[in-house]
Amino acid sequence: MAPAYPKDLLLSMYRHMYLIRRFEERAAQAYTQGKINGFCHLYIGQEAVAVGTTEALNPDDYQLGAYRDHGYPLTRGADPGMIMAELFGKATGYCKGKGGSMHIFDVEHYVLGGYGIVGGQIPLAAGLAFASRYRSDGRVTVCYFGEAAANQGAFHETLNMAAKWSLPVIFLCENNRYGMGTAFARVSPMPEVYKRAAAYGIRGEPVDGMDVLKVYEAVKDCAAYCRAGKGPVLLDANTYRYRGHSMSDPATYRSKTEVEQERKGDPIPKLRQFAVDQAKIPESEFEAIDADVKARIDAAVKYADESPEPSLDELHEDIFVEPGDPDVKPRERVLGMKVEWPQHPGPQEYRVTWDLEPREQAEEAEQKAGLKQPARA
Ligand SMILES: Cc1ncc(C[n+]2csc(CCOP(=O)(O)OP(=O)(O)O)c2C)c(N)n1
Ligand SMILES: [Mg+2]
Repeated sequence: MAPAYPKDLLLSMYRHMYLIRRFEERAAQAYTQGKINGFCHLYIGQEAVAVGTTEALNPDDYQLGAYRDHGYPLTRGADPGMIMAELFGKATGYCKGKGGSMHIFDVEHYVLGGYGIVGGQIPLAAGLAFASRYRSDGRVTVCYFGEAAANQGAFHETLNMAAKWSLPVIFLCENNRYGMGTAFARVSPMPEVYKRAAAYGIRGEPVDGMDVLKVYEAVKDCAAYCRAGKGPVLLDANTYRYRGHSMSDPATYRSKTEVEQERKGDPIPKLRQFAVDQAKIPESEFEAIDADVKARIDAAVKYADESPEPSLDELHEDIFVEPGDPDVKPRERVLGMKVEWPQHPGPQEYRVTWDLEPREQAEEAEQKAGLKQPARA
C-alpha cells in the first residue's frame, strides 16, 4: 500500500511543480518575443527532481546546480518576478540583470547558483559541504548536475575527495539522457551514472526522476545518511527534458515519437491523479492552485516587462567585493522586504569535529608499509 502523505505536502509539491512549468512556458514565450537575450535552458519535464528534493530537505540546506536553474529557487519560495526580471536583464532581477538565465543566485533561500561551465558546480558543492562539516552546522548540500557532467574530470576529482572526507553532500545527477544533441549512451560505456559510485566506495543508486514522491523518499533517506556522517551519495534521477537543450535548439537528434512517449509519464498530472484517487483531495483544490499560479506568473512577466534596465553607471559594480562592502540582499533591495540573512559563526567559534590524519601518523604508517624512507639526518 502506498504510504499516506500529508495533504499539505501533496498540494505543495503540485503547486511548485506547476509553478515551474508555468514559469518556463512563459519564459519560452518571452524568449521568442525577443525579451530574453543570451542562453535560456528550460527545465520543463524535470520538475519532479527539484521539487521532490526541496520537500525532502531542510530549508537551510544548500542547493546549487548548472544553467538549467530557474526551478531550484522557485521550489524554495524565491520571487518569480525577480527571476523573470533577471532573465529579461532588468535591474530588479536577483543579480541586477547581470547574471541572466544561467546564474540565478538566491542566498536568502540557500540556492547558490546557477553555473554555465559543465561540472563547474561540483567542486563548489564539496567546498560547501566541507564548510558544513568544519562548522558542524548540520547542513547537507545538494549538487544537481546533468549526466554529461559525469564525464568531466571535476566530477571524479570531487567524488574522490568528498568520499575520503565523508562530506555531507548529495551529488544529484539529473539524467535526462542527452548532453546538448548527444545521447549520453553514445559517448559513455556506462550510462548508468550511479554505478560510478562504486569507484569511490560511496553509496550510489538510481531513482525515478519522473515521480516526485519517489524523489522525495530517496532524497530524505540520502540526506539522513549524509547528516549521520556516513559520507556522500551519488543519486541518479532518471528524467527527461521535453524541450530542446536551450531555446535555440530545434532538437532534431531525437524523434517526435520518443518525446511523445516520455511526455506520457509527465510528473505533474501523475501526482494530481495520485492525490485525487489515493488521498481524496478534490479536483477543485487543484483548479484553484492552477488559477493562482497562472495569475502569479502573469504578474511576474508584467513586473519584468515594466522593470528598468540596469543603468550604464553600474557596469563596473559588483565585480569585486571590497572589504567593508555591505551585503546585497536582493529581495530587500528590490521589494523592500525584510529578509533573514544566513549567519555563519566567526572563525573563533568554529567547532572542528573531526581531524584529518595528523602528518606524523601518516608518515609513520607509510614507513611501516615500506612506502617511505625515514628522513636522513
Ligand atoms: C566545460 C564545458 N564544456 C562544454 C560546454 C558546452 N555545453 C553546455 S551544456 C552542455 C551539455 C551538458 O549536458 P548535461 O550535463 O547532460 O546537462 P543538461 O543540459 O542535459 O541538463 C555542453 C556540452 C560547457 N558549457 N562547459
Ligand atoms: Mg543531460
